[in-house]
Amino acid sequence: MAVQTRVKVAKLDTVRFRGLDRDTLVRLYRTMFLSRRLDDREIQLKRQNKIYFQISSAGHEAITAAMGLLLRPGVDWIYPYYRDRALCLMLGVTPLEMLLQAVGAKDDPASGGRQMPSHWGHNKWNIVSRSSCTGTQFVQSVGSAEATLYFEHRQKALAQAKKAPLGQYVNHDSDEIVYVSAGDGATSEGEFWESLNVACAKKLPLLYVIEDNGYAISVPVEVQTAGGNISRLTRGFPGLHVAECDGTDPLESYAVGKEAVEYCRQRRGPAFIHAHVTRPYSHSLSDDEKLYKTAEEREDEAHRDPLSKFSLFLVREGLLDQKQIEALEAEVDREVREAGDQALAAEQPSIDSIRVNVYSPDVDPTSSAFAAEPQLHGAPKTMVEMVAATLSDEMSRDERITVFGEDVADASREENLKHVKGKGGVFKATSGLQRKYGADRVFNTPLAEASIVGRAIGMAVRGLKPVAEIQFFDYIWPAMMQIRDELCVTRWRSNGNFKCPAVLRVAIGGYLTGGGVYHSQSGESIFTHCPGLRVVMPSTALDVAGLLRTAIRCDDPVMFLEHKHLYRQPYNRSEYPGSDYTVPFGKARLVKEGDEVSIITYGAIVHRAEVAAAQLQREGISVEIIDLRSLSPYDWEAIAATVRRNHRVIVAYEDMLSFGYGAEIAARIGEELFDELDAPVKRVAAMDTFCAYQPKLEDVILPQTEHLIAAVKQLLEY
Ligand SMILES: Cc1ncc(C[n+]2csc(CCOP(=O)(O)OP(=O)(O)O)c2C)c(N)n1
Ligand SMILES: [Mg+2]
Repeated sequence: MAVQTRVKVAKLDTVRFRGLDRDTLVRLYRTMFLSRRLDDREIQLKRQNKIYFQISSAGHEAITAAMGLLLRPGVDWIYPYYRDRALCLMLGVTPLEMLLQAVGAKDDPASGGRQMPSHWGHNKWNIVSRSSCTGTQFVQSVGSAEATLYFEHRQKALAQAKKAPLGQYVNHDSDEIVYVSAGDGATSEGEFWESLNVACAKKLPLLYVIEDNGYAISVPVEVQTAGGNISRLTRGFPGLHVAECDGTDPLESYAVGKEAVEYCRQRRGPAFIHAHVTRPYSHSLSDDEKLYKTAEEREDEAHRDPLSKFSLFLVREGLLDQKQIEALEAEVDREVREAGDQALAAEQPSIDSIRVNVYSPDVDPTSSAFAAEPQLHGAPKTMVEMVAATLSDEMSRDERITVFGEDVADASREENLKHVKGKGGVFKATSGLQRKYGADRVFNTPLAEASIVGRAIGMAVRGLKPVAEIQFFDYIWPAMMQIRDELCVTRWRSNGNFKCPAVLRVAIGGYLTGGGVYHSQSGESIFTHCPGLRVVMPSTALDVAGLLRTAIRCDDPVMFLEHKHLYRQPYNRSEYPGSDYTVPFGKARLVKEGDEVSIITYGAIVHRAEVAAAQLQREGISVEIIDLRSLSPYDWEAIAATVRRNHRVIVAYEDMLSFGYGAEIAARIGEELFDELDAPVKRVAAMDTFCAYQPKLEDVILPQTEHLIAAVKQLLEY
């Protein structure tokens, strides 16, 4: 700081200045002013069409700069939102780095030019990459705070996390805390309430800061929040330290923040700060608040502007005189100007770099490193037993693994374990794991799917290896935004600075009698549409062992689809293939060779195809069967080879006929291998309705053996 004081202050009034010394008070003002000036510069750039969006932190500078004094850079974990510019400056993000994001530069440390301005992220300062989704950060910050507590007594997990890719950014400190912020509007998201529930139940060291500017774009707070005051609603949460403050006053914010931060550091539980702030620059440059705020309202807000109030305060208290304020502001202006010029001259990312960091550059689960020979031993296991056995084996090797979801624990009330057998999942896929590895590693969650996935993301970002269960595919939808916009995208949007290699085990399909819409749906194609996510679906117990181990050991998020109908079939059982058995992703299994018609399939249809092929064999017709095993990526080479061999192909799948998974495979064969075909590619799939409602209806709706036989014969007529 170049500004020198000429005003002599012998001893500051510790009560009035909240124990802060003069330099710190000046630093507070400088940061607040710098934040505002960066917004102003971006606005200018937007008006000149040099950047394409602007959303400001104006009016929020006081509370966020004050929090920046209380949080420790690179120690505490930060889940900020777009109006936290002053906090990020305090933590160490530079004006240049911020403007590099604004112009979408290659060297933007938050996203490599991939995200909108003010989408903070910086791995050096533990500022976790943010998306644009309002509210998704809440449940992720819960997972991060869970990681904080986990690392406290799981040193081996910490050491293992440090050794993994991006392990240089894994860190843990004994009194670190996690910070999460959002606007008043974002508290209406279900994930906000889901997160508070868990944070309080588990007494997590999680600090919430809600920056209430009275509006969510144009929607006023009384429409957003029952009674118009969010902190009043949260006061009923047990163990939650709740405080409300004038967030335009940095000293009041600091005092309130200090108590809250200490509460979390002392591990007394989560804390909640409700800070009232202003929003003088409309929601963003795409919004004009004059359309919904009266002149009086805006005038009133202007009087509460944190910058003018605080500079006046500093002068009135004799900490800076007017000249010094002007000098400080001139210096900031110079800094912003220089940073702006540098950012404008910065290199843009190349078009083809868009493909970088979709998946891990460090671990390739499709590589031959994951091809292993099974060392079969022991009694044959069903698929569901194989899930439990593989999880157990991996958990003993890797302390980073946590297993959680609805009903996955043996018994949450640990004292009951002496008297009961234990639940271990509604399908028993996690049976015995809590007993063996402890309740901190295997635990039940509240019935809240978005938070199950969000917590997994938060843990994975911190270096843990969560293996979360979604009890039924049919109930995955509350988690859709966490999966589509967060889990799959974190690595890409942060340009490889953050990752979340969590495994989601999902029980899918299954023809449960009466199950229909809510207990037996397919729908895998919806997730194969998500770049960044690996999707696998084994059809045998041996593949369960190999693919689940690969899922756990790989560095990308994986959706592991477990077909319920296959869980306990005798025909797909296998002996245990050993502790290092892996199957590479994207490698199909040749189930049966044949030289007339090929059936390309996966999941529960594999067995039906085998039955059909055996019957056709008796009639002298030879069918080849390919089990894809892995849906994204999939084995195009194996598909092309079988098409070239037999020239007549069926793609059989349980997903919807139209827009279903196999429709894409059929389309690609038609497009790329047209000359190889002696007949149209035949899709045999579920009808475009809800499958497996009743056993009888299931025969009509799902691809059955007789449908496959008919399709083979039809193709042979060409
Ligand atoms: C899930 C989701 N829904 C809608 C939006 C569009 N949107 C962006 S900001 C915003 C309002 C947020 O208001 P608030 O939480 O009060 O924060 P503020 O901008 O006022 O600081 C909306 C609706 C979004 N980004 N994400
Ligand atoms: Mg708001």
